[in-house]
Amino acid sequence: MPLPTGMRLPLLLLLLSRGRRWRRLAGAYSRQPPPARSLSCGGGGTGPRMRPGPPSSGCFSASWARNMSSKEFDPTFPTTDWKVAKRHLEEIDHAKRRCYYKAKRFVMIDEIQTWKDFSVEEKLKQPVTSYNKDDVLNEKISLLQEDITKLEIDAIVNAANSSLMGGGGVDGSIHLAAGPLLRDECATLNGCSPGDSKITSGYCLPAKYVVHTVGPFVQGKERLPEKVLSSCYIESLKLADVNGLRSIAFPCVSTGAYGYPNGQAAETALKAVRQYLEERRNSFDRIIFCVFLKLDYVLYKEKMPFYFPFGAKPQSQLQEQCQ
Ligand code: AR6
Repeated sequence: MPLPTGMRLPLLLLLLSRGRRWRRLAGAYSRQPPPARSLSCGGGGTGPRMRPGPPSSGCFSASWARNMSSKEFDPTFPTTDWKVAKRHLEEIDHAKRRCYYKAKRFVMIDEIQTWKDFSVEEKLKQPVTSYNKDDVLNEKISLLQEDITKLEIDAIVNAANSSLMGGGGVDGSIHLAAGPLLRDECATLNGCSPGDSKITSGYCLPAKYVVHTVGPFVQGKERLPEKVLSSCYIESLKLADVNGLRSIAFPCVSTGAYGYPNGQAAETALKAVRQYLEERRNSFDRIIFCVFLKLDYVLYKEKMPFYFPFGAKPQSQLQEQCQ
C-alpha cells in the first residue's frame, strides 16, 4: 500500500540517520585495540599520574624513557607476560616504578607518623597494661586511616579469598589498582588456605608486593577462630620478612565480608604483631595498621596503647610488680 505523501519525507530521514549510526557502530567494532601504553612516563596520553612528588623522579629522564621497550613491559596491558613485568619492576626503585602507578595519588612512608609520635601528638592517655613500653617497637608501627592501595611501601596485605582470584572489598580495590597481571600471577599460586599467605608483585600499585592472606569466615555465634586470624598476621609477616621486605601494611583482615567482630579482630591483630616484633626485633622498619573505617580507627586508637604502651607504667602497677 503506497504511503501517504506526508509520511514519505520523515521515513526517508529516519532510514538515512539509522544508516549513519550503523556505519559508525561497524567502524567502532572493526577498529584495532588501542596500542599498548608506552612505558615511558606519561605514555598513552593519560600523563604520569603522580602526586606533586619529588621533583627529580627518574620517570622523566630521557634515558629512562629510551630504555623502555614497548608492549611487553606494560603492566596494564593484558597480553603482557606477568613474569616479564614482575622481573622488570623488581629491578627498578620506587621512583622509577611511579610511571606505572594507576593511583592518582600515593602516600610515601615518610609521611606516615610512627606510633611513638602519634601518641604524643594526640595526647593519648596510657591505660594499665601488662606489656612493657618499648620505643624501638613504637617507632616501627603506625596507625593510619587510608585506602591501602595508595601506600608506597614494600608490601600491602590483601584480605583475599582462598581462590586468590579477586573479589570485593579490599581485595577488589587491590586488583583494580594493580591491573590485570596481578590476577595472572595469582592464578599460578594454587590458591591459599585460611590463615596462610602468598606473595605476588604489586604491578601498578605503589606497593612493590602484595601479600595475600585468607582470613577466617565467621558464622553465627561460633567460637571465634582467633588462631586462624592471628596466623594471617604472623604468616604474612614471616613471608614478607623472608623476602627481605622492610615495610608492610595490614587492612583489618576478616572484618568485612567475613564477619569477624571488629574489636576482637583488632586485639588479635595487635597481639600477633607485638609477638612477632618481640621475637624478631630487627625485622621491619614499619608495620602499618591501615584501617579504612572510622569505626576501626577509633577501636585501634583505643586498643593500641595496651599492646604498644608509650607512657611509663602507672605507679600502682610498679607496686604490684614489686610485691
Ligand atoms: N583499604 C583499606 N582497607 C579496606 C579497603 C581499602 N581500599 N577496602 C576495604 N577495606 P573485606 P574480609 C577494609 O571484606 O572480611 C573479599 O570479597 C574493610 O573496611 O575486604 O577478609 C575477598 O575476596 C574491612 O575493614 O575482607 C573475600 O571473599 C577490611 O578491609 C572476602 O572479601 C576487610 O574487609 C574477605 O573478607
